[in-house]
Amino acid sequence: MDINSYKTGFITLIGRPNVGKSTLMNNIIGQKIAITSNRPQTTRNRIQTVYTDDTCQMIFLDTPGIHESKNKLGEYMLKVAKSTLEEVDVILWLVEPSTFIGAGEQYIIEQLRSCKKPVILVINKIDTVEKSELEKYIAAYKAKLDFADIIPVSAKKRENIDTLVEGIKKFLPFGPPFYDEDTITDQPERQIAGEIIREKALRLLKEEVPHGIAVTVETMRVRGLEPDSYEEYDPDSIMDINATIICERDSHKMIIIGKKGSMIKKIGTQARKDIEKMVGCRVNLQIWVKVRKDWRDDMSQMKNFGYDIKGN
Ligand SMILES: Nc1nc2c(ncn2[C@@H]2O[C@H](COP(=O)(O)OP(=O)(O)OP(=O)(O)O)[C@@H](O)[C@H]2O)c(=O)[nH]1
Ligand SMILES: [Mg+2]
Repeated sequence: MDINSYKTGFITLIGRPNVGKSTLMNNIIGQKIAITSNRPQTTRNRIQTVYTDDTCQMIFLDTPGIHESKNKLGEYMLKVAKSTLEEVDVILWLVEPSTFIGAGEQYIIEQLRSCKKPVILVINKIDTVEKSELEKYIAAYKAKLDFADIIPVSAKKRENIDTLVEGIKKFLPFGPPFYDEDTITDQPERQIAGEIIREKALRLLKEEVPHGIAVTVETMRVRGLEPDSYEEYDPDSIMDINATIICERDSHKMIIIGKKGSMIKKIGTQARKDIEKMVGCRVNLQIWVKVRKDWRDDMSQMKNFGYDIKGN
């Protein structure tokens, strides 16, 4: 590592819900940290991940999709997304491959105009369109804002990701790494476990139910060790995890539990498999379901469920 030419910087990913911000971030760092789903408003908090190689360290901030907020949770998500613009070296604005620039994009353009940081336009999901159409999309966006660069990619198929990484590097300041090379994320294991459960619920449940869900993880404990112990454990160990899914109505609770518990069982099995991969041992996962009426409009409840109202 040549310390004189080493580059380190912060990069934020912004864009409307569902454009693939979390998928892209996971694929750049090569590990699944942020959950993803085909439903808008999957990401709720800012998630930091770190990509390190011999020449640079990139600290990515994945943010909630920018959208019109309908409740306090929505307002909070918007604030998280907007506040990061001022703190970074490079902004990645992700868009769908389309020539249609609607009110949602226009709103983001307004935010970016007043911001002095380099903005790279990332046209994602190019696997879904004809390559010959790309020039049209590029031209449509170019007319709207002065971009530092425009890079079409497919986050899902990993197309052009290396070009994007090189493109970002150009705009990073010189400087030593902030984090050691093993650091991948700022998210505590407990938080990621809760998010994995929320992802399965988002993917398995229909209609309005998933948007009113929060997940808390009360305990994660390897049998035979103290809670939150940093002692090593082997792959045959069993970790007991207790988690709660919070929803807004009794009727939602019934849907989450399902006939004879079939839905909660499905959510639990899928989540357990992913959590086992993360913690590297066997997992015994117990999930409870609780109703907290209208928690998405109640600041103190939101705080209990891990949304840091003041801090962000
Ligand atoms: N075809 C295709 N689908 C993609 C691509 N990138 C992401 N997706 C899909 O788009 C959906 C949304 O992806 P996410 O990464 O959750 O999107 P997001 O922008 O983080 O969404 P929010 O967190 O809700 O703001 C998922 O179903 C992804 O699999 C891509 O390059 N091509
Ligand atoms: Mg996301």
